[in-house]
Amino acid sequence: MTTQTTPETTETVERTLVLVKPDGVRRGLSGEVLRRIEAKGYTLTAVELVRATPELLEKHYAEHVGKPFYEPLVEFMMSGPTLAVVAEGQRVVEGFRSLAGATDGTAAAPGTIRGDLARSWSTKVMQNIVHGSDSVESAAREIALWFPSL
Ligand code: DAT
Ligand code: MG
Repeated sequence: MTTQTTPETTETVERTLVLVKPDGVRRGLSGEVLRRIEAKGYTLTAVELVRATPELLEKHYAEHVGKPFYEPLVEFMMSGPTLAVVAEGQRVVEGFRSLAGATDGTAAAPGTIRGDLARSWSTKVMQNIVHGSDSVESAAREIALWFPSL
């Protein structure tokens, strides 16, 4: 007997890149983030503790280079290790963004990762526990950056 609880077909399964940022790792919230991803029914495909370099961050955050918060963002992202995660499942890109909540932790809805766990206490850059890819195309690009072997 098969006991498949998630009726996912291979055509619709997506992957997304999740990062538990240095604030999340520092505060011991890596497990909490992974728990929420798994509780939602997504599968963990890869998990690795990474020390981000300026080169990696410049590619990862290419859309933000030159913005006022870019330098503080890079400094923050290099302030400690990041847990890089590839999660998989039907509509996981959209689904994880929903789990993460709005960018500003103070405004993010309670029940979301950012709404429950993050506050925007720095005026220079928002420190909001997690990153999640914003489209299937971004996910493919970002996964290639953080997991070149995948
Ligand atoms: P998200 O992480 O929700 O996709 P984003 O891609 O617009 O948000 O920005 C990347 C990160 O940069 C974000 O998680 C926090 C920081 N950030 C974004 N906009 C900011 C702003 N106006 N002031 C300070 N930090 C900001
Ligand atoms: Mg983004």
